Amino acid sequence: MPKKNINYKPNEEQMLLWPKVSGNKINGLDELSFRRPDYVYWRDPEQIVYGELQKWFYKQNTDKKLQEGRNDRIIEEAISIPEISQTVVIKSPEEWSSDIKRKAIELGVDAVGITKLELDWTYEGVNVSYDTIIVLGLAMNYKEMLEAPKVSAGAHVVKEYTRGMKASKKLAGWLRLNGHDALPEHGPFAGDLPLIPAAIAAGLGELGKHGSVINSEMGSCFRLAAVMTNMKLKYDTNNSFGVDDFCKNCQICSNYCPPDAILHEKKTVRGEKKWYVDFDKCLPFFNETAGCGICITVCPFSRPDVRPNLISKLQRKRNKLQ
Ligand code: B12
Ligand code: SF4
Ligand code: SF4
Repeated sequence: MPKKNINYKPNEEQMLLWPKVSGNKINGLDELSFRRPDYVYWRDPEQIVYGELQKWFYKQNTDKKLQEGRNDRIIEEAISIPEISQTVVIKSPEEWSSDIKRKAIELGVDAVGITKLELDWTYEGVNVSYDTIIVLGLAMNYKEMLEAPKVSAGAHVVKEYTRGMKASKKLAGWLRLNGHDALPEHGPFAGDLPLIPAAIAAGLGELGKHGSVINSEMGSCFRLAAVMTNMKLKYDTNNSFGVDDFCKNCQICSNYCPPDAILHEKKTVRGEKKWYVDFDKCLPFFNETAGCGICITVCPFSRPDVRPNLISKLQRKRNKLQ
């Protein structure tokens, strides 16, 4: 387990670049009415308020392993996706859905779910022309993540982003070769939507107090990618297994977070009551440590030695209540 750095003080050079507008304001913290999210980070730096801080991240984190990972990503990014074939392969929604899931697993994905794509999830100003989203979960290596907040964990994250990019591009390409329009959606930059609400609706897990999705088989240490399409597919349903309740009484992530960014109580954010992570507190530490990641690693659901028993315990509790 990483030791909590209780003496953390944000780097002064970084803080001089801090904009006047709080990231929590951009995210809509304490806003009681619904609105779509705005881009806050991982976007063209000239178009976001925190662009200078994002540039500083890249200036600060230049370790050889990170650079190697970024170079591999540039190569993968440049690979084009096939055109949509004129020959359309027709199958029932059930058949297509199970074939898509099989194909995604073949491509190295660890969890797949399909759901309706809600316009409400997309960033303000984005107009998607797709109504369905296939959400992909890619498990990260727990031992590598245990090194967080060391740079080696950041380098592992970079590698896993490329794996997600590759899988989503290959899956979209395969659907296109079968005559169906499909568009990959992947990190590290924010695409058309925050992927978490789609992942939850597609049955990949529940939102944890640390602001990431917790999955019953991968815990919190996994990345998300997706493919958007208009194919008629069978939708999955939400899969709650007791995380929300568990988080109410657990404080491991918030206790380990060096800048104390993880809030203990749910907050109303753009009209939705949910767990929330303080952007202004998290970002400086995140930027200084090639992406931190302590919160998802210390979460008991991420621990392979704890997860199975924890899941069975929650299941037994739910069975009793039913
Ligand atoms: C910008 C961003 C960040 C920013 C700021 C995030 C923020 N909340 O302000 C920074 C750089 C700090 C960051 C840090 C981390 N991130 Co980040 N981040 C993103 C990114 C690119 C966009 C998210 C966004 O726009 N947030 C701003 C607004 C929308 O935030 P928000 O209103 O608080 O909503 C958050 C959640 O509540 C949820 N959400 C949004 N709408 C709704 C609606 C409902 C109903 C619910 C229940 C939840 C929900 O999604 C948001 C996630 O930030 C996504 C990729 C993507 N396209 O989704 C990855 C992503 C969310 N990050 C991820 C991770 C894992 C991390 C880190 C652990 C870093 C790491 N080493 O991996 C830390 C965690 C700390 C944290 N603050 O959450 C993963 C989560 C995977 C998972 N298992 O869920 C994602 C999906 C990247 C990926 N492709 O895998 N991140
Ligand atoms: S990623 Fe942010 S919220 Fe998570 S432990 Fe690090 S500083 Fe805290
Ligand atoms: S560490 Fe505990 S409180 Fe934090 S997300 Fe995991 S289960 Fe929830």
